[in-house]
Amino acid sequence: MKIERAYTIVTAPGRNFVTLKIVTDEGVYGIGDATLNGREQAVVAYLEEHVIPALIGRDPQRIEDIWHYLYRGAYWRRGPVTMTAIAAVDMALWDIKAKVAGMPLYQLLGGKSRERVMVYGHATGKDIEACLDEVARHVEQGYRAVRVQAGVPGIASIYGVAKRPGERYEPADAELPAEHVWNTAKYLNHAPKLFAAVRERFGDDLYVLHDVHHRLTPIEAARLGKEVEPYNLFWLEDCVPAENQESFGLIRQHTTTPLAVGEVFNSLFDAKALIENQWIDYIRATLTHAGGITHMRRLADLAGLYHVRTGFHGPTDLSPVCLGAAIHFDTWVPNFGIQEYMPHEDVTNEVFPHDYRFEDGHFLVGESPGHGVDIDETAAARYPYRRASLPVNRLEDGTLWHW
Ligand code: CS2
Ligand code: MG
Repeated sequence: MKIERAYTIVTAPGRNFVTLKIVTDEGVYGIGDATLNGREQAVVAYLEEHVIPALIGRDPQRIEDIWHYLYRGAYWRRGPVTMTAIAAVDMALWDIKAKVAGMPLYQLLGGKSRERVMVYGHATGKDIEACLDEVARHVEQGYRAVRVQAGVPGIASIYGVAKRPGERYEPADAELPAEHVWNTAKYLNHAPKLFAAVRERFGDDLYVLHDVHHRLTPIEAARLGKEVEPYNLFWLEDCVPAENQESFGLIRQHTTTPLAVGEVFNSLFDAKALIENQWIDYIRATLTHAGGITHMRRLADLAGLYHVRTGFHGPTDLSPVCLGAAIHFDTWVPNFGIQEYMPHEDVTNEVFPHDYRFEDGHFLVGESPGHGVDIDETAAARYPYRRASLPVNRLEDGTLWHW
């Protein structure tokens, strides 16, 4: 079997997505998600100019060799653009291998470790009351775990909070980055009140998560972690930027609040010290941004040695292809923690038909051969790409901060 052609499909059903399709001489094809939010066309150029020409004629069954060919062979290792491109190839090749085997992907990985995959949903509100209503809506739908984000008095626009209930908070249409203003003191004084209110209304059993989106310094994160210990969070996410992995050592000394990090990681090496020192509890790197299934299973295995569990990033800016492959991975991986779930819009699901199902706060993996997600190219062509940027964040004096 040989790779006969490969091409990228850029489409914006609700927001931009990049998909790589690899077609073999036997007619079997596989698809991979190559979406890097806000930098989509960089990955397209990388794939089309540097990767696809080198794939033609290769044996698609040699996933491991092709992975190393693209990783070592480029000489320039790692980085989000490279690792997203490699991930897309890897995901498409696993899709092909599983289709050829006539098996759902999770079977090739080692079979089911669980019957269903627990997810967390997003509850956001302009204030605590509005956020609690959203938590209630999730609980009614059967969610066991909910991430809570509420507006903070004195901060006009805050990460993760939609302007109106039910609306998405992720910008998908700003051609250039919007500018937000951030105040750490106001946030830190307010955040514990949100968790107190959630516990008061929903009791102890609900799994409660929160995302800080990299906005604190280590000592500020330590203060927050310590103050919210009575509310038993499932995790505190991205409390500081993680380029300096040692920062987490400092936070860890001060608090027992479980820590999650990694949605912007693109390789095992971004997490090596975090894992080996047991400074974190959950690793959030995703298949699409961290080298695909081949690399993520290595990362998950390393994490497992140190009691670190997976908590894959699952925002709407990753396509259903990534989510579908992730559900197979989650169904297999022994040290599974939780899967993030932000429901895609109907138009997105129309372009990406899939066989995974959401039921009662969990995903159920599909049984069709491959990763179970396809792309309808005719539908995709109806939604052309439009440049879209993530916002930036500034302190009140104008200093550029972490968004
Ligand atoms: C977020 C993301 O899902 C999350 O936890 O932090 O929504 C993130 O902001 C986006 O994926 C950025 O592309
Ligand atoms: Mg996050």
